[in-house]
Amino acid sequence: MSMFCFQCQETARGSGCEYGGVCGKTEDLAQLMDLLIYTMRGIGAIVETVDIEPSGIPEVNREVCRGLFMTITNANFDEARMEEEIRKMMLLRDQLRGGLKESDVSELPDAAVFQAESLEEMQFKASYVGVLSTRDVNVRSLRQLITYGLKGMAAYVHHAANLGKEDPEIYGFIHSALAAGLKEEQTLDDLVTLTMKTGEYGVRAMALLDEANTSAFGHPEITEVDLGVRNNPGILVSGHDLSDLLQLLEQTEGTGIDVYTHSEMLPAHYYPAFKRYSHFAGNYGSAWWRQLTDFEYFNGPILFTTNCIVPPESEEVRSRIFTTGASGYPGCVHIEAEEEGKKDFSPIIEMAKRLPPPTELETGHLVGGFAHDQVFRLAEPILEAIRTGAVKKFVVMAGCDGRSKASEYFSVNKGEKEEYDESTREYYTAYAKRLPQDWVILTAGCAKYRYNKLNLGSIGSIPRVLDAGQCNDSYSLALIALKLKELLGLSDINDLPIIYNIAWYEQKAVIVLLALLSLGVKNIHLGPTLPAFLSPDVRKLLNETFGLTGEKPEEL
Ligand code: SF4
Ligand code: SF3
Repeated sequence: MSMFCFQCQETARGSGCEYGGVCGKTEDLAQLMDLLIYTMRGIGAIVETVDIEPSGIPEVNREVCRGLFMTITNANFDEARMEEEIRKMMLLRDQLRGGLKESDVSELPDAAVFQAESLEEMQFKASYVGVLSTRDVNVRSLRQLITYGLKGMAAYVHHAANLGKEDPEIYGFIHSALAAGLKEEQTLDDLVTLTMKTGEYGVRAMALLDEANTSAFGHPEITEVDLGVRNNPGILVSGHDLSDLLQLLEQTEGTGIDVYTHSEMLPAHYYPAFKRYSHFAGNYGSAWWRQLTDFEYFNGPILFTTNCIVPPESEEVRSRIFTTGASGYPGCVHIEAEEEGKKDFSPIIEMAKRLPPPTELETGHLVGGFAHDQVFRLAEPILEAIRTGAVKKFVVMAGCDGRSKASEYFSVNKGEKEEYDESTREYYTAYAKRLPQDWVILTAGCAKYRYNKLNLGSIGSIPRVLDAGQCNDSYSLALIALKLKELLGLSDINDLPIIYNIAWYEQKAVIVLLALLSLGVKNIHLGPTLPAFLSPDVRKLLNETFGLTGEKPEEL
């Protein structure tokens, strides 16, 4: 075994990928990712040991967030870029260490000083610093829980920084929490405290991104998003980075090319700033894991701004994929930012001009835009519906979608009830269909694709699926819960008529989970299966302290 990774929900056998990843990650790439994390821990150790003020090292802060983001599931499959990133990180680390006194340097851990020139040396080093280098299963479990939370946090901080919003204290926390992963003497109590602190900083990071998005693009508002296609050539944009989308819309204006969103980019349509582009045509396709089919029929170029990339099976599709930011795929053109974050998307635009328009997959529309500001403006009818009993319950079904099981909509009727396997994603479709008519789903993230085309109707003027946006907009759901608590005069967020049935797949969902726990939300159902990286003892601890469970909510 030359790799070990168990960071996502689809890890092999529910325990860990050891001989290549289920996601398509190679053993070499997994090793390079381990070394990149280790190098960033070394940077954290330097920052901590000599008490460097994070506001004084902006380049290091941003590069560490980008590095963490590159290791998120399905973000970057490019070994050459990972190697390049390690070299860049080592250089930044060595520059940081450069001005230190001999006595300080001698106190630094290996991660802050090791050298590896060649790829072989990197791989050799990586084989000693991966997940399994922490022997104690509970320490390993909490350490990884924190690390995965940091990856999600870094993703959100990275997006906010692209829009000019940064918070040195969040960077400071990321450095110190990374450094903590090198400390041998940490007790389980220390790690539990750090886990909770990670959740608190997760809330701050999501608030920062919310502020960045809403100050740049306005507040999301109720919007009908077209699912059909037009007759012009198109560019499909996937991932989560709204600043990339804005630049592409600016550069395609007046070219006769339409721009469509895919998967987690759908919520861009809810923002006023994007609506002014008449060539921003609609949403094409479905959740990330269906992209190979969606891309085949799209016909034009595809831009990945972040995860989730599925390794393309055909050369033809691969030749139409472009990446930017933290994302990457070998053989695909990567568009790097120039001065002040400006990107030149002309290679994508030129390709689009030569290719046919997208083939229609479906018609109709989706309704979304129920982020905090819009929902607060609907507070009266919502409160009235709760008071009269028209709305009995809200169920938060935010999070990630995933491949298991691949048949999206199923229907096996046995007697009166639909049968489904609770350990697969089919469960979420079945659950949404079975909800009583007076229940409303609150959602964010690509988990919504399991039920957002089921036409679940509305209760008066309130749709039964309220989509707040991307996974990072789960922050909106927390704000909505806190507002409801205030308006209903409750003292505990857990007294609200809300249950949490959250789907997870990758590490952004981990920071959302930790953020919810830090806000005091209890009894979250997490699925379709609990993370493999939670050891039995850590599961027990999370269950006893927060009521977190892998069990599904009671039969309806
Ligand atoms: Fe396996 Fe998930 Fe890691 Fe990929 S990200 S190697 S599927 S655990
Ligand atoms: Fe989805 Fe990848 Fe997580 Fe942003 S696009 S929620 S899985």
